[in-house]
Amino acid sequence: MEKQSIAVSPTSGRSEARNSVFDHVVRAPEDPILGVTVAYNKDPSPVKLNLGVGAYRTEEGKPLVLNVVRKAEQTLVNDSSRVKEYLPIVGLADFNKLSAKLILGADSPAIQENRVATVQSLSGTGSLRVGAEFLARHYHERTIYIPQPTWGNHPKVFGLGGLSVKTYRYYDPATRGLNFQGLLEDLGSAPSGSVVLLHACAHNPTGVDPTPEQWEQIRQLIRSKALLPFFDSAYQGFASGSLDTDALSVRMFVADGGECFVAQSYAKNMGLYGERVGALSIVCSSADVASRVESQLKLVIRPMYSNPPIHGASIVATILKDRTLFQEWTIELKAMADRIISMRHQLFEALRSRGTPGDWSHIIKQIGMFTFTGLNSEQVAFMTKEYHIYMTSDGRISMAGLSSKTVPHLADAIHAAATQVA
Ligand code: KET
Repeated sequence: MEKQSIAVSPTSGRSEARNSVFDHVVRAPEDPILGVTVAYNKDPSPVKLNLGVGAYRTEEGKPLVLNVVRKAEQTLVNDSSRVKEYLPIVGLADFNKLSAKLILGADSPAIQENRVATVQSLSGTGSLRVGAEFLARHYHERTIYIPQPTWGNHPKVFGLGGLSVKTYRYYDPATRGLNFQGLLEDLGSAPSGSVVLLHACAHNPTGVDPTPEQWEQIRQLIRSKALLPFFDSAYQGFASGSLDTDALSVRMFVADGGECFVAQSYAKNMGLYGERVGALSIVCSSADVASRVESQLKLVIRPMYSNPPIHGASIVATILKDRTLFQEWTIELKAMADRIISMRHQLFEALRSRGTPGDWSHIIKQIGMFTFTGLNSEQVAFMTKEYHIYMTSDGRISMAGLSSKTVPHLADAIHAAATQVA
């Protein structure tokens, strides 16, 4: 047997690290969103509060598995005919059909005309990534415009997927609203054919969405310049509590007969975060194009992860195809959305009663999972250090992580940050 090559220093007697072929590897920073949870987990304080990642919590501060999800899982487990074979590269056929129907609407002409190519992917992120790589291989224009600001992973997903990433103006910090003029100007001067990423609803991190009239203007501009819309739909049902209302933007673009991409996630609206279940739909101009597009999507997916996992998609399909379960889901979804809205009102009132300086009405005006507070990174660091409140450094808080019990603590922290830290 060969001698172990751990060198023992003759002077100290301690073993020295041997040379590694990875000696040059520098430590990477934690992810700006998921790293917040890593820091939170290390904090021993009993009052600590994680408002970083967008993950729903109950009034008791616990993760929630929806009742319909438990029921669907029970059905699946009891069905002994179910096996663990590989799914096709594109995933579960039922799941794909039902997902397209969910986002585009049951009566969508695009579905009736068979011109939607849908593949099951690894949640929202995986759907975006597969879409990016397909575009990089098969689309004539490699630039994607993403809103400023946007979900922090977008530039990385699209950049590594092979696209070149540019931004368009979206948010105006002065009004804490949409910079609609800036948006129109930037998209108006984008090269014809460019891809445009749009948050279908509940824009992350700002909680600011265009009105239906503004969406219509955006649609006209995008179509007139032959830009290619790519929707990220991670919060359908979470913004308004209605699945149909939250899909309006996407449906406007499909109704005009033009082509578009949609990445769907079931992480938030079905609470299936760790199951990694989502879909990419590409709405094409004809059934023939859609089937060729699907054949090429398979060539993107096969070497990336071969085929998607079966369990999460089976849960979703079981719920979507059963009228009773679907109905129950919409009720549970509405309850989650309503609890978040109630947290907005409670936090707003708590700041008002403390006389916290500033206008905090954006807390109740913004929609979806997050409030973009306007707190700066020093104020955020202060709140983490002094109050054990964890949030992303851009001042975003996940309203879904709050409860009636923790609102006063957060309000105290914001009040202190607003009065003590510039
Ligand atoms: N798009 C948006 C806009 C988004 O906020 C997320 C997740 C995703 C896609 C991807 O979700 P997936 O779990 O892949 O379906 N956002 C939250 C979690 C995260 O950062 O991963 C967040 O912003 O906290």
